[in-house]
Amino acid sequence: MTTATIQTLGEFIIANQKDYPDASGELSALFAAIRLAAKVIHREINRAGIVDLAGKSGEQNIQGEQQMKLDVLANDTFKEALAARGVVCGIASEEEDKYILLDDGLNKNSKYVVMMDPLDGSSNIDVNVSVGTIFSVYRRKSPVGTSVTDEDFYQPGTDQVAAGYVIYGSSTMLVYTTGHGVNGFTYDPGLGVFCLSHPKMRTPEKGVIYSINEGNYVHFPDGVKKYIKYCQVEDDDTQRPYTSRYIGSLVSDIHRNLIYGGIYLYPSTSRYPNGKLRLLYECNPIAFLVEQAGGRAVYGVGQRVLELKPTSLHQRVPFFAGSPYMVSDLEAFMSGRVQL
Ligand code: AHM
Ligand code: MG
Repeated sequence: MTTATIQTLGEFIIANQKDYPDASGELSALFAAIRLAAKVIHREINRAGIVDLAGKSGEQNIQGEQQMKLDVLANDTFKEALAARGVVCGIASEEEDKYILLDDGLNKNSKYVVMMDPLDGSSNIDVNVSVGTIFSVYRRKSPVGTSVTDEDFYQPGTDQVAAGYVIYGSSTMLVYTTGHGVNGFTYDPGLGVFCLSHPKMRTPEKGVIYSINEGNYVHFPDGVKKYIKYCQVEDDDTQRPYTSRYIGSLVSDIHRNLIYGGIYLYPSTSRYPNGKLRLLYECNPIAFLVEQAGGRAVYGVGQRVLELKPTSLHQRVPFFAGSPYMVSDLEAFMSGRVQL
C-alpha cells in the first residue's frame, strides 16, 4: 500500500458520514477514543513478555511501575479514553460489577453508552495466544443531561448503533459495524494508524470449521452432541468431516470463522448452565457483526441473539454463530427435525 491507496480508519469514518444524515460527530469522537485505547493495549500486549521478564527480578516493570494485570490495564485504558472525551454517559464492562455513571458536566450530555469486554481471553496472554477487545455502542434511553439508568443498558442487541472487536494477534486489527456492513482495519505500528485492509467483509454461506470446547461434550444438550457427530461423519458432497478449530479466545475463533466460514458454539454445560459467554459484552456485539457479514447468531432454535431482552448486566447465554447454512443445520439437530 502507498499513501495514495491507504485509507485510514479516521478517513474511512469521515468518508462514510453520509450514511448518517443526523450525525453530530459524537460517534466519530467515540471511535477516536476506542482506537486510541486499542493502540495503547496493542503496545502493552506486545511488550507483555518483556515486562514480565523484567518484573520477575524486582516485581516492577521496566519503568519502575508496579505491574498491572493486562485485563485491568485494558479496562482502565478504555474507561479513561472514553471518559476524558465527553463522548459517553455510561459504561458497562465485564470487569466491573456495576455500570459506571459518567454524569460529570463533560459526559452527561452525551447520547451514547458503551458496553465492553476490555480484554477477552486474557488467560491466553501468558502463552502468547491472541486476545481481543469487544465493544458495543447504544443510544441512551434516559433523557440527555440526567444520569444513566438500567434501561440504558438493558436494551436488546437490535438497538446497537455500532459494535466491533479489536484482535491483538499476529497483527492487530479493528473490525466494526454501524449496521452498514463490516469493515476491518489492520494496525500499522510504524505509522500508528489503522488502515482499511478488509473492506465489506462477508462470511461464506457454508464453511467447514466447527469451534467448540469439546472437553465438555458429555454435558452438551442432545442436539448439539448430534450436530458435532454430524460434523465428524464423512460425506464428500458437504466436505465432511469438518475441521475442528478452537483457540478458546472468542475474538480469534470468530475472526477466523468469519473469514474462512465456520460455526462457533458455546452451549450450556454442567459448569455454565446458561452457557459461559455474556450477552451484553460478548454475544450481542459479535452477533451484530456476524449478521452484518451475512451470518447468523442464535441462542436456541430460531432464537435470534439480538432480539433477546437483557435482564441483568452480566447475563450469560448459550451462543451459536457463524455461516448461515451451518447454523441452520445445527438448529435442525437441536429441534429434532433431523436425526443422524
Ligand atoms: P473471559 O471473558 O473470562 O476471558 O472468558 C471468555 C472466553 C472466550 O474468549 C472463549 O471463547 C471462552 O471463554 C472459552 O471458554 P472455555 O475455556 O470454557 O472453552
Ligand atoms: Mg470475556
